[in-house]
Amino acid sequence: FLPHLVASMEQVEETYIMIKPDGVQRGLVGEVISRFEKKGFKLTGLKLFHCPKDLAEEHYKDLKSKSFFPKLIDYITSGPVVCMGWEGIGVVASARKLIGATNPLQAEPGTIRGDLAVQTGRNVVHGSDSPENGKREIALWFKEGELFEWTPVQAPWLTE
Ligand code: IDP
Ligand code: MG
Repeated sequence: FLPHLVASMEQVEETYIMIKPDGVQRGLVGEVISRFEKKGFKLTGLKLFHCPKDLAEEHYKDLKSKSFFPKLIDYITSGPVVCMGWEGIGVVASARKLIGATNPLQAEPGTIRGDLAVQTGRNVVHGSDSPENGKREIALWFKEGELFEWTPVQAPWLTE
């Protein structure tokens, strides 16, 4: 029994979740937000935003060498996206589970991509892949004054 490991699994983290242009165009904004709200995570930032090319390239810089990179940048900058910060215990990994596999045809039913999408190039939503990237991406997409600290009334009914 390693209590420090248990404690680390219970770390409050932040993650950057983005509804991509296809999700906005297809009217899935409420559906996606609802899944994170109902799970019990806390919204810390929310905006509709048309992403410029340089920001998209910075966000996806680790994929720069991939053949699909130019198409990915065109996709992400093709229309408004919904930028969100979500906070909670283990939110980074949990959000990735709620979102599902990168290829929607391989994503489990019950996940956002598994329920709502068919192709990797139109997979509706982004979620940070580590707590470090969660912090990095929130700092990248939000300006000062766009993030909020608040205590949900349901807090004592979600965590002990
Ligand atoms: P993730 O979004 O599940 O973390 P990543 O591998 O980080 O997946 O890729 C980022 C995004 O790039 C994907 O969500 C998808 O939109 C796009 N992408 C990844 N692989 C492909 C591909 O093979 N073809 C087209 N687009 C891709
Ligand atoms: Mg990724």
